[in-house]
Amino acid sequence: MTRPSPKPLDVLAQNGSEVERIKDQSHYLRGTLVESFANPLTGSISADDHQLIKFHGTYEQDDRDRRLERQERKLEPAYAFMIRLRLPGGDLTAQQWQTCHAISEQYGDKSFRLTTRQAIQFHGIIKFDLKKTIQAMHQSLLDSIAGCGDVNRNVVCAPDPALSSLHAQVYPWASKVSEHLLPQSRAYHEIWLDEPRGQGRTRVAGGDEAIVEPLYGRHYLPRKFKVGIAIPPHNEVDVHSNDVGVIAIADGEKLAGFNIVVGGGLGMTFGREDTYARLASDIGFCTPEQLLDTVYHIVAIQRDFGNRQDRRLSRLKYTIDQYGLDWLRQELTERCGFELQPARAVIFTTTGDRFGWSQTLDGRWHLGLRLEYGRVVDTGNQRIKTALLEIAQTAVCGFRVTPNQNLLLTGVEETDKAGIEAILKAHGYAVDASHLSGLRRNSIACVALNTCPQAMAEAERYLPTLINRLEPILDRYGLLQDEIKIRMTGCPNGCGRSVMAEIGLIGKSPGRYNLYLGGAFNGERLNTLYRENLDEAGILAALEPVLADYADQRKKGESFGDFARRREYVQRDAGGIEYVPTT
Ligand code: SRM
Ligand code: SF4
Repeated sequence: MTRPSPKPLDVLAQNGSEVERIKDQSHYLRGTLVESFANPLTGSISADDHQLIKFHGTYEQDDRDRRLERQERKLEPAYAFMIRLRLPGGDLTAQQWQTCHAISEQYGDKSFRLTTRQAIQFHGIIKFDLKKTIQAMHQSLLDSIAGCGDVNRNVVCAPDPALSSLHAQVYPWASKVSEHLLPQSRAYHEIWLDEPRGQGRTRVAGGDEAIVEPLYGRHYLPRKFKVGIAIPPHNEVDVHSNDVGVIAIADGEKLAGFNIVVGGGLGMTFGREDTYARLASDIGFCTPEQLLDTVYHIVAIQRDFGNRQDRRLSRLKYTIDQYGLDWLRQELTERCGFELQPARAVIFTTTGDRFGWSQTLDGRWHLGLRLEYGRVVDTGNQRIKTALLEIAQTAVCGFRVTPNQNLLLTGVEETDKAGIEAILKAHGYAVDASHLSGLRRNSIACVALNTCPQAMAEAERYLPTLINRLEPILDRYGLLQDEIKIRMTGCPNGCGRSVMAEIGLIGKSPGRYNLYLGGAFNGERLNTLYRENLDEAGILAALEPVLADYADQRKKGESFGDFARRREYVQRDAGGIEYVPTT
């Protein structure tokens, strides 16, 4: 294939999508956000600012449960904002956790949510409270810069320090990569934190792109960009779902370097055959000293070559499939000034979290807590939000979000364990998850309704009910404690990484889902479509015979996803791209 030459950015601005125009004219992410937020006549903001505010980690939404009622009363939609924190590796101090609690009470919808990328989201913040919320975050050294938008997003990293002696060497790389790829514009500081213009670390006026945004330039990236770091054999971050996956390689107890995989992305659009989920492909191995340059230049390549006309085809996966992996390797070598070594052999075993107490090498403990789809809220006798606040007030541990929407309490001294357990128990919460079915322990659901504008069906609010109906079936076939991964999303964007699940459910319309089977337990294979457009009865009827067969015919140690493919419930080539390691 002929090697393409970089496309000049000014041409892109003329021919690009509407979002390219908005970025171009935004003066490095400022737009008219100040004016929009000063307008007292509406709870909404201008159309251009609606796009731009994403770069500040915020989405404008409206309460979809109330749309009709508001329409009938001739009122504007119930607008509110969602803020997504930037939390590399999901880490927070106890004090920061208390701030999150307070923000959700004072400005949000009284809950907050741990996300599949180890971040925290607040929902339901009205326009006139947004600045106060960001200032409250800032007081606790929390920010939402690049939480969303066409930039590198929150960097995810293997969360569990007890699972690998490498963890302490690898974990700090999440923050290093995040900082290295952070936008440099001071727009966030000026608009939300009242930093006077021109006082930030970069110039704000004039057009010297190289100074204002050395990596991103005036047009930022063609689309969102994601980096995840895994420590084999654990793959909680679903490393192959990222634009750049970074896989730690050990040399004894020492970190030798990282395998780099590129071009992962899970979003697809129903009715558009040219969109698809793709797992990242190996391109080689780099030393720790080479990691930041390697990731930086992959981002820069995507900046220069990514599709800026059609946002549905603009992720790195499409750039790679257009130009080829060899082209990417060559381009990267030229930009980095070094060549990646051949990728090292890697084995992954699971994408799941562990629950309960585990001891780390320094003799301290951490506690894995199962939270239902990351929602931090008190419900009935289960007052997890209050319990976690009380634990945070004792300041005996750190807080770490996992990529499965769960929580780790970290760095606990032996003497503090009983106190934490007592608080959880007093608020009706179990210390481990052994009372739950294996299916429930391994389930993920995206937010979907009532806040997500893209949702075609319920996910977070419905999956618990569906699992209630599936559990008697599992019980009937002796599978109640089997670890089976089920994930549900309200649309094919894949926020709950449903296309990687052993049982994937993707919303098509209210109450209807496509059912996918055959994803790998360790995150190394996509699932494939099994049945379309099922309601609840249809899902149960479709799954029961497969589960019964699994109970009867599985081989020793065979996961449900592997079984579904071996027994040809889904064909290997029935859809999706098979992960084929190049090593
Ligand atoms: Fe996502 C868009 C929620 C992880 C792929 N995602 C959205 C929006 C912002 C809807 C929108 O476009 O306005 C959702 C906000 C819902 C709400 O009300 O809060 C949303 N995504 C989420 C979260 C909160 C799901 C969750 O339940 O935890 C996750 C937040 C991650 C974070 O903290 O940064 C979340 N989203 C993901 C993942 C999983 C991952 O990254 O590991 C994916 C699949 C991986 C990928 O990127 O390919 C994902 N979200 C998308 C897409 C499809 C992108 C694509 O390339 O096609 C969209 C739609 C878009 O970008 O246009 C999307
Ligand atoms: Fe919304 Fe779809 Fe993402 Fe679910 S998968 S949060 S419905 S965009």
